[in-house]
Amino acid sequence: MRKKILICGAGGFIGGHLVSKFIKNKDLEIVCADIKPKEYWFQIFEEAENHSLDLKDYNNTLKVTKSVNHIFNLACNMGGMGFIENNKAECMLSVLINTNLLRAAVENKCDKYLFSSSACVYNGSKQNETFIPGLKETDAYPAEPEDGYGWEKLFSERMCRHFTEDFGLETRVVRFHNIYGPVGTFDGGREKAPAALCRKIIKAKSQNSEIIDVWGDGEQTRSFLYIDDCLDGMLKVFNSNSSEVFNIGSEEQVSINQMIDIIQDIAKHKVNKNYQLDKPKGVRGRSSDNSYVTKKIGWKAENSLKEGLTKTYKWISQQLDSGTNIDKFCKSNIE
Ligand code: NAD
Ligand code: GDC
Repeated sequence: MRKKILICGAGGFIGGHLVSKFIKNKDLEIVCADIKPKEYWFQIFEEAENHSLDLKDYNNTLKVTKSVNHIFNLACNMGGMGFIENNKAECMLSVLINTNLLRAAVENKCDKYLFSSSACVYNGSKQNETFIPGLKETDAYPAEPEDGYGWEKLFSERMCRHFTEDFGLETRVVRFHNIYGPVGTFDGGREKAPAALCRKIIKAKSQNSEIIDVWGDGEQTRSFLYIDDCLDGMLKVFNSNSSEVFNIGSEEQVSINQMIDIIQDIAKHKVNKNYQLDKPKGVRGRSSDNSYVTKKIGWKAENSLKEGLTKTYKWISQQLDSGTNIDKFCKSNIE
């Protein structure tokens, strides 16, 4: 019998790439769900069963989980710092998606469930310096996560653990660290730094301008993980025997200024930075420590930031050049 897989948030960035990978496997039956109208899904495949519905609603979660074996929950109302800092209640409401999907998974006797958590669960006091040691999975406690979005993720991680302990549902939890790549949002308010800065440099180049706006002083650090590595890590964790929580991130920690240097080299266009100190900045320094996931699961990131940004820059350039059908990557269409 073919395995039936449900991908929640299939109209988004990571969900869309996961469907694209799974759809080639004819042994799988793919069910997709996302709140956005279908014309706004980043990727859509007619071979899949596609549902446009709100997964905060329990009846909808019961409907899409029927006779499903595996669930990937990548649905969340989220974005980069510009979105999560200004929409804390909206971010926390995504707790309803995870809660109702877990309940429906038990009710419909699904056998495995993955939750996509975030590096935003990590204790803020461990991220006050620019270059910090990578965050280990244990650094999420004592709890002092990012307000709003981070609390929702930490709570939902915990709920997965207790659904495993109390109801026997096999759960997997991955903490993604700033994932980037082609076929994701790059404008409109939800975009993260890699896509935003590629877009700004592309536009500066095309307008013969040498100035771009940068949020903060550019010295804040992050590590960014390319989408192919993200899918590889997520699937390795999913196929493992462990219900523990794992980092899926990069250990290549860079400042925002250093990332801009890389993008300038790709663009072959030098820019000056207009630092906007009043814009959302988030934590001062963040990176992933992958020693535990490498030891337990055997996963590590393969793509360098330069390689990943080269592909991302090229894709965003093509979208801006063609100008057709780019609204879905630049506007928020979540009801
Ligand atoms: P995304 O915004 O591109 O995709 C999320 C999708 O969920 C969207 O298409 C959205 O329409 C859908 N959604 C939102 N509310 C919904 C609802 N009520 N019902 C049904 N669908 C709903 O984001 P992404 O980058 O693909 O992220 C996927 C998951 O990974 C999310 O859980 C996110 O929090 C997590 N994550 C992502 C990153 C990253 O850097 N991309 C980092 C950490 C964690
Ligand atoms: O938005 P983000 O990529 O999210 O921002 C990284 C840093 O880049 C921030 O300090 C931000 O101020 C700076 N920055 C500079 N210019 C710009 O034009 C810009 N746009 C953006 N967006 N940022 C700019 C993210 C969360 C996610 C997710 C991941 C997990 O936080 O927003 O929802 O969960 O973390 O790693 P970031 O890395 O702070």
